[in-house]
Amino acid sequence: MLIQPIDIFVYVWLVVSVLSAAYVAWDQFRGNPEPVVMKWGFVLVTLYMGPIGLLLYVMADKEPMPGGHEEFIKPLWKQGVGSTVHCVAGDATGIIVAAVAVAVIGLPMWLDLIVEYAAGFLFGLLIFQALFMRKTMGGTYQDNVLRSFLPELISMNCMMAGMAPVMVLLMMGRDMRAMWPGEPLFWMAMSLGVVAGFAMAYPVNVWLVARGLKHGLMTERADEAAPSKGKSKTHKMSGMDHAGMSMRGGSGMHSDVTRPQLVTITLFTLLMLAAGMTLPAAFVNLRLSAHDVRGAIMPPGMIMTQETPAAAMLDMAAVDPRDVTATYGLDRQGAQWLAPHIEDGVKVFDLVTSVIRWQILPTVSVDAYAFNGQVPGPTLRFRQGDRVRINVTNRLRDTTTVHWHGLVLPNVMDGPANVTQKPIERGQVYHYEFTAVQSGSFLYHSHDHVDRQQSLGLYGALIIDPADAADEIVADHEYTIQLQEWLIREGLTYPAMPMDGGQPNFFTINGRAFPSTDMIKMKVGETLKVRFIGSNNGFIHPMHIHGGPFVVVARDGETLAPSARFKADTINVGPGQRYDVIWTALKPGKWMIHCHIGHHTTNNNTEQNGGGGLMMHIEVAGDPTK
Ligand SMILES: [Cu+2]
Repeated sequence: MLIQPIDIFVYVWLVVSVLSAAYVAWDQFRGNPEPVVMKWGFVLVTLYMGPIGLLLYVMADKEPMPGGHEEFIKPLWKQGVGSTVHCVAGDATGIIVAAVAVAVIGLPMWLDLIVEYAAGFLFGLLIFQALFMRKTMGGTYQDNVLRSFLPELISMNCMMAGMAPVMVLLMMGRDMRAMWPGEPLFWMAMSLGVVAGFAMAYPVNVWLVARGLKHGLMTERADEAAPSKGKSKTHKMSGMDHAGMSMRGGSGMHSDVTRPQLVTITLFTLLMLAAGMTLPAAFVNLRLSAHDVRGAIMPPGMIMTQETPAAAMLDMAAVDPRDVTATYGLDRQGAQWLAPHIEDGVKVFDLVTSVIRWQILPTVSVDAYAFNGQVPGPTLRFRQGDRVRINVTNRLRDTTTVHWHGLVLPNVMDGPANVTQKPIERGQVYHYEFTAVQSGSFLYHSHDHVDRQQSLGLYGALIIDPADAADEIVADHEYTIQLQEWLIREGLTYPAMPMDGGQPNFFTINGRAFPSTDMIKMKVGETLKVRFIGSNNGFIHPMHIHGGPFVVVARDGETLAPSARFKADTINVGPGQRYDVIWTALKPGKWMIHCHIGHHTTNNNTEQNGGGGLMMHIEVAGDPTK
């Protein structure tokens, strides 16, 4: 599934890598005249580096014409390629195997780097150098381990110095799917890490070959003179002739390198290694593991430092589109009235949480956390004195709870996670039951990771009618407004919050941004009761109605005494607050209800049909010029 724009490149790169490696394997084993270990070396390196591996193979190693391999591979730069390929094939295999194991086990990144270095070095030294090269080098396995130790160390240090920072910064950057081997992005990060490691290890490998400390490319042909005697082969180490090396007779290589040269270059590569391993710690939190971050994709602009905890990342991470269980278009309304069923005189409501794709504009959808597949969640309406039970089933990956904002009820029914109740796990149900003793406009919302969950849509209106209908302040029309902010980038939905990287770019009234918001139709002289509900989580909205003042008749579910009611044309709807206002249509025409923060009446900073976001119209019939 394509989740980020980069995914297209990732899939192309991985496919090209596999095809390139397949071609190199086919061409090598079809008859490129070199030792089997080098054939495998090029196949593996091409698998890891994709088209770059293919390029190196064709330009430096593939026999250009029959019998031409010996001459072709002589230049030192090609010998350096051969030596680096050989090193990288072994080291990178060890590193990648270790990286997969460490991610699956869930070890922190700093330990990951150490395990990768050890695995890469040991795999390169004990298997790719000492074991696979034994025939070529002659001598015992132990001899080869000792002989290869220093060149392998020098080369591996450079390799890791390049690979570690590239790998870590890619894995722990914005898109931490790259930390998990089950994601293609992980393999892309590995691939680019190997490319960087190769580039870093190449110069020192050229030097090692030139000084006779490592093998470069070799030619090995099946002995045509003795076809019946099985595996008899002749080695022509044509590439080894320069720099005073002699490979014949298993006597090993002769090198003119001096001890001070070896010591200083070893120390220098150790310094490079130390830099490569520690540099990422300045930018990312190396104490985190793949298990901690769970493939989180962070919003652009989020400030992440070396001490950013995984919980902060999970809080701000994008909703994983793969968790979406249903997709709804503009025809589906949020905040629908939910009819209860009655059990022994108790009004029973069922709420179910899930991740849905919800359309807020004709061309814009969000991945939302929703109650009953709606944003806002269904409106629960009952009467003062009613006994109600709300069964909340959680189908989110996260735990959740529900809080009945503003209600007087038993503490265990209040909802705060880990305070009055254990969070509801995925698949579990919690039964909230209480008697409504108040009346007015209230709301319900998630009280577990509220910062994230309410910002993603887990809220709804709670309207409690007074026991005595005569206490209701009535109007000709009634409309409830629930506000919300959204952050959408590159098709992913992040919880909007007043935090770097979390600032919203879309705003909705009842789950729709203008011009897809509702229109209220009225006649001159009629009244409209608007219930403003502060379902907005991190932002305050000064809500304003054109065409004359409204009268504030209730605040936070409390009806104001007639003497305390007041006229206003703008009211700050802060998170959690509710205002019931009565507006009278004085003149015909289109009268706007909107937030007075200009940015909140745009859609991703653009205006459509005169605005966007927190904006809607009241259409009062008649001649607008009157
Ligand atoms: Cu606003």
